[in-house]
Amino acid sequence: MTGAGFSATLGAMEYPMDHIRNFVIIAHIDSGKSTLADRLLEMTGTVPMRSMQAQYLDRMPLERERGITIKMAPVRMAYAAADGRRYEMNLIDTPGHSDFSYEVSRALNAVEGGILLVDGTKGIQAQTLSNLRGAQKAGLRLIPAVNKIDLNLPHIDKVVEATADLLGVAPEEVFRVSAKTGAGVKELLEAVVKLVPPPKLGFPEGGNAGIARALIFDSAYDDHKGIIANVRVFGGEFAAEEMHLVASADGFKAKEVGYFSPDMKASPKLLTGEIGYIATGLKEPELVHIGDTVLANRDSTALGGARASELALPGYREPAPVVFISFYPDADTKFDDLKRGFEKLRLNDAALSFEPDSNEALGRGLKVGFLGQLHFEIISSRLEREYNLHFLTSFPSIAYRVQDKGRVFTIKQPQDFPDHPEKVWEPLVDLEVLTPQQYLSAVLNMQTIFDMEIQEVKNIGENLLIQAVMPLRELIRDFDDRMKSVSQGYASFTYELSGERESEVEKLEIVVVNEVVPALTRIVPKKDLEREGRQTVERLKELLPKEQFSQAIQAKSQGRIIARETISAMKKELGNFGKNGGDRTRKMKLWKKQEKGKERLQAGARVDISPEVFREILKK
Ligand SMILES: Nc1nc2c(ncn2[C@@H]2O[C@H](COP(=O)(O)OP(=O)(O)O)[C@@H](O)[C@H]2O)c(=O)[nH]1
Ligand SMILES: [Mg+2]
Repeated sequence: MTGAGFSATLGAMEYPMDHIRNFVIIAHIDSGKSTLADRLLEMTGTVPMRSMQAQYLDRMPLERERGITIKMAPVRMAYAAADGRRYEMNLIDTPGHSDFSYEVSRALNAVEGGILLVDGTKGIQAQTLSNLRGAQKAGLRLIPAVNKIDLNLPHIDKVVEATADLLGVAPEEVFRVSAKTGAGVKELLEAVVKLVPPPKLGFPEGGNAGIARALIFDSAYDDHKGIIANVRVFGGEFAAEEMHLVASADGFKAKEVGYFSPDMKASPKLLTGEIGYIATGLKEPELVHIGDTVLANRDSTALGGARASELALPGYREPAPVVFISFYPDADTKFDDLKRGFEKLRLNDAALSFEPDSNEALGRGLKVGFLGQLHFEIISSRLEREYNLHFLTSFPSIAYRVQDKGRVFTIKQPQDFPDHPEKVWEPLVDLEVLTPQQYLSAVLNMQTIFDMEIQEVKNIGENLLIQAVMPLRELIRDFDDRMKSVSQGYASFTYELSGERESEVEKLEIVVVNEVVPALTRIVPKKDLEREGRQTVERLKELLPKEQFSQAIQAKSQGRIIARETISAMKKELGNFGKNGGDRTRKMKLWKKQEKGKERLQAGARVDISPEVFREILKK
């Protein structure tokens, strides 16, 4: 990115950012990233000891409850290094679960270096590999460290060796630390100062270093300050002034600029190379795009509007959602509130996408794209807790490409799936599983259940790396849970969407009293049709209330009934008329009335499936 012309300019002037270090901590989930960040916050006096609590940067209640990091967390620390100078250390703690890799990728493009942490008890794990690849692609200077040495692990040397091999460095270059006790952490921070280069300028060749430009890598909503754009400044400086957003071609007067400490702390300026925030004062979520470039108006005006777009920093490739789930308001929640909840969450979660959807039984809703099962769970919990919303959710679905009557198109809703498609293609994922030797056979046993096609198995240190191709539809079943349970949590995986293949799937419809219930329509592999169809009708039989007439519940595919159950009619108690010379005529009348009612009901045959029944049936 730094062209020859620009380097020359840089050489000529005093390097202004020598004392800044921007870095991330990356690792597989539970390796101790947030705990390591705690020690750094302490060591640099950023958070006073009395306010310290474990995984301080996991500030969302949900993060604390689940013990995982969901959001990347930037924090600025001042550090008096061994060389006698003071450094501004901008750290971004990152999540480790593969569903949140978009968070990680954005953090990687805001920094120059990273600590790659390996859990000493587990060795190299799946996210270690994918984070490493991402960091290398972003050109980061990586500092490897093996964590949890306080546990006196017998295999620690092996883990250090494997880590060194992976990065192509000598074992002595791998730090041994305990994020818990703080052992080795000071040395690690010194290494960040020494090895991570000062900020790069993201200017195209011939660019002007003085022009204020910042990349929005994250955002949040503040009731008073409006949308907060988390930025990395790639040139010039920003104060609370008039600014311009390149992609949305809109302007605003910033209410405040500042940095994270880790709370927002206002400062007079954000300087070249720094990480901080701009409080935009804007209230409209659609104006502030993650990946957009902010310019200071004084510069863009001087340049003329025509050049604003030329100053755009490389943004981010939006991640493709892999699983779609529809949300419908329930209880006292209104559709508009549900939608607003999603809009607010989206500000804080750039991977979230949604569009309107509706359903006969459940009304207006939203079809939401997620990066995985955990992403879905987290968003659901956040809507419930942070916005007090209640909703029902549909079965998860994925996109299929189909050929029907010679036309090829993509369907995202099972209901839109044709009855007799000529061809269907389904998305595949490239899967990487890392497992210790002793769980290899258990993991391999999952092959047939989940349609995994194993390509290669190789050693990575003490662990084995299994590379496989698997249909995406299998991944969104209980793959994650199953993998954890067969390996007692030791096997880990990561995946990437990787093309498609022709597949044998069909549309499974559930028919209640001659009517298809669209919300229960699913796309299912041929081999699972019978089982899934049977399970659903049996479940419905248990759940649906008994009516005055017999009801047929059927599972149907390609016009064929594959499972059927009948709810037998409930006989209404008519009282005891006969025994003591009761009025027979009255009894007959009642019988007649009841028969009529049945006829009428059967003719109009509509069964209202209550939200409660839906909730039960949609549960896994
Ligand atoms: N024994 C030991 N446990 C650690 C160490 N670092 C982290 N942990 C524990 O590992 C778990 C995961 O830590 P966390 O910082 O949340 O990991 P993250 O997911 O990478 O952020 C927590 O239970 C920590 O207490 C360490 O150095 N030694
Ligand atoms: Mg964490």
